[in-house]
Amino acid sequence: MALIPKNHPRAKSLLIRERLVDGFENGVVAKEGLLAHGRGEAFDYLLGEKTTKAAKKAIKAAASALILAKNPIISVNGNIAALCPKEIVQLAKTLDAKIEVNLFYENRERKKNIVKILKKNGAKNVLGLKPKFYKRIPGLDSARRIVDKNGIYAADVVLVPLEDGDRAISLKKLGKKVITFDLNPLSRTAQTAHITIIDNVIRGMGELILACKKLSGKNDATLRKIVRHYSNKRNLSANILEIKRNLTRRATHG
Ligand code: PTJ
Repeated sequence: MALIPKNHPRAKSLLIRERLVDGFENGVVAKEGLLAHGRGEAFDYLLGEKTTKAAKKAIKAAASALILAKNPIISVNGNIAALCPKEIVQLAKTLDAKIEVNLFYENRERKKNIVKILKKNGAKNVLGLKPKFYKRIPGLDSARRIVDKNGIYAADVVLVPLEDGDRAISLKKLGKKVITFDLNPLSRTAQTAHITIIDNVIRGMGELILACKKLSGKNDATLRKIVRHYSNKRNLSANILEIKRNLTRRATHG
């Protein structure tokens, strides 16, 4: 790992980058994943590198939907596996959710490496590696169309962090509730998902686990009300306005 001085003003962000670089070198992250992270970083900067009030609202709605789910699943790609392996497993345990590896840049070796890192962090069972269970998502041409028939295919609520865009709409057409993390409120996925958490997964995954723990004692009617009152369109607008406010402040006060 590169030596990042602790007192470097951007140390935190640089250390996160190193996780991606390590993930790439260890065959977990696609090289395109490094570019995707850069795009995320830029939006994080504009959002003030904090979990916004709107993101907290989306996290609450996401936690409610995940608790209400009969068959929730977390879809894992290279980036999220490199950034939050422990949190993925913790969240799955909290919700009794399944985990499935599903990649945009299909690569069996990378899939195996991701399963390995998840198991090292405590996952018991990770789907996505067994061709005999493969099933195709209709209307989707990318490699992500191949899913496990007992996993994403059967799920009612799917968490797809750092999604690439085309799959969210296909999953919605299959009648699933789609929840995503995406720092870019303008992305296709952010605009398509039922619930978009505009936050860095580095901060947001921990917040989501906490929210799931906190809300798990609530009755279904209360949770349904939280989901019903949530509007993704309003939430995305609030995040875009937050960016506008940050830019205006910087433009006026430097
Ligand atoms: O491992 P694979 O093969 O499945 O590939 C994964 C990537 C991420 C490369 C692939 O899904 C891809 O190309 O994604 P996109 O289209 O670049 O979209 C990723 C989205 O995640 C972008 O809108 C980024 O802004 C956002 N993003 C990047 N890093 C973070 C993030 N959102 C939240 N937290 C981050 N740390």
